Amino acid sequence: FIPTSLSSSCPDSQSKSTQSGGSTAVASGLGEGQRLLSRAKRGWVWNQMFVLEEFSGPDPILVGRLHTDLDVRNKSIKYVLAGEGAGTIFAIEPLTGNIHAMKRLDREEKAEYTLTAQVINAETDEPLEPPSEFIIKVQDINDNPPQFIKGPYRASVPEMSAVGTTVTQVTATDADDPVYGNSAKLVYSILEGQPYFSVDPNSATIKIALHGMDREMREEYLVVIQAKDMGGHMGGLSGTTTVTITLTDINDNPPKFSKSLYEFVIPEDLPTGKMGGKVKANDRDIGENAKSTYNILEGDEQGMFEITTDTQTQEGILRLKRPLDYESKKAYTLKVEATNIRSEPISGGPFKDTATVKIVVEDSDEPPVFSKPIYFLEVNENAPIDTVIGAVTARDPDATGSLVRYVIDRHTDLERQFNINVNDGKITLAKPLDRETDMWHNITVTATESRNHSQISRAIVAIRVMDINDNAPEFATEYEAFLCENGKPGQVIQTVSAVDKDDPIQGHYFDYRLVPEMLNNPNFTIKNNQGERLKSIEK
Ligand SMILES: *[C@@H]1O[C@H](CO)[C@@H](O)[C@H](O)[C@H]1NC(C)=O
Ligand SMILES: CC(=O)N[C@H]1CO[C@H](CO)[C@@H](O)[C@@H]1O
Repeated sequence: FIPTSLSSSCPDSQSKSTQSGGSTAVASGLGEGQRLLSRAKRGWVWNQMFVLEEFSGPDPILVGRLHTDLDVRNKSIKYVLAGEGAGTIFAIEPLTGNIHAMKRLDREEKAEYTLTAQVINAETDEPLEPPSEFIIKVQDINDNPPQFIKGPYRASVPEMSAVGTTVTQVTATDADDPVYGNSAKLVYSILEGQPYFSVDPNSATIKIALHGMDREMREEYLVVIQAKDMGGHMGGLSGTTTVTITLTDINDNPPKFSKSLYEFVIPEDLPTGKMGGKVKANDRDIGENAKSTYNILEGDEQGMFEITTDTQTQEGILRLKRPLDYESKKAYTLKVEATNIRSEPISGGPFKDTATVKIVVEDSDEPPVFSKPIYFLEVNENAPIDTVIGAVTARDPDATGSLVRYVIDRHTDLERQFNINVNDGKITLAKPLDRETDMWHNITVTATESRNHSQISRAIVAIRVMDINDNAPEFATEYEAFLCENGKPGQVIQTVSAVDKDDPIQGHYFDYRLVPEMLNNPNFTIKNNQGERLKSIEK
């Protein structure tokens, strides 16, 4: 038998038609230009047949013909077919051996069918030969377009990348036969995305095609890549995919102050550490590349201010390091600088900017200020009432200079021993003082602005009571002395000593004498003990 392919373009063009000994294969001549790969297998010549995929005519397509050259003489014979698709896809005409494809075939679904054919006696159904195997190959036509299975794609590349920098690579696949013809030979081209990007026609590598692509101008590009089979030629099938390309940031922009001059009014009583104002240097980069640090370059010789970066907003926060005083300095002019946090910018620097910050100190209503936090005054005990002990002074530091009124905090002077002149702060005695009762009178004096009664300050006045000799000496105890009857003259009978509540600076010196009524008694004498506090009575 000679199965004969009807395909006009047999791919096995290099195969040779052989006629082996013993077999008498003969091409049926149905096809043109076809070659037969045949080998002897008993009486059969086996071969491949070819059938074009996707063929859809009104009648079944003739795939090929089986022919036997068995000496059948007048015997009537029949061809029978078995194997893959026999009877369903492929049918054989029993008498002629013509094989038809009954269905439309898809190479991408099944590329070849293995069948067996046999010649049998038409009357007896007896096989005249053992069955022989042959293959029907489904021949590719370009019925599958290229497909980007993994698309759509996303890719990123740093901004300002050099022309030729690889961005990404895409891949299309084609289900058609990769070895036969050009049905699966793909060529890539870029449909959208020029002049920014290019694609390599063979490798589908997408590259930067334009110099100086700037993220700050445009961040995202939609690139459309086409793959076309048939080597890209006319009539090929094509498929497309999109590649969304994002430019990533590099630090190519300096910080820039939104204003060259900032003006802040800061009340002088703003607590230290509190914000006095904000500045902002904008950086068109993003993330780390947009971070700025702020410095005060000039105008803050006393170190009154500091400026720090708000990590959320990238603003420069101006804070007080030391308290302001309107009365001593009413304005500051600072030069501040914003520096990009990266030290190595891509293109030339300097990656910094400066601005002027004018600060106007605003007068605040401040409480009066005493000339001293604590006053030490002295007064003699027993001094007469209304004696002036001393004075305190406080003044309103504000420019407006309110009058100040003085009052003694009566909680600290429960016995109302002192008075203060409400206008001039003069402290006078209200009741006589006794040093021996209280040596110190520590009172609190308040100063209140007459214009604003909530502005109050306090000072301590420590009044020390000075001693005067207003107490007589006293004997510490009653003395009872004993003396033997044979006591000798000059013998010390008893030593007496006196005490005194007063406290003279030089200490006490007591003079001891016998009372006058004893002066006529010759039997006892008393003697001062040389400045010491020892006194004696002797016989
Ligand atoms: C009053 O103040 C003086 C001086 O600070 C101090 O020595 C004294 O102990 C104080 N007296 C009282 C009763 O607080
Ligand atoms: C005034 C007085 O009491 N004098 C007496 C001193 O001692 C002599 C001797 O013991 C007495 O005789 C005195 O009377």
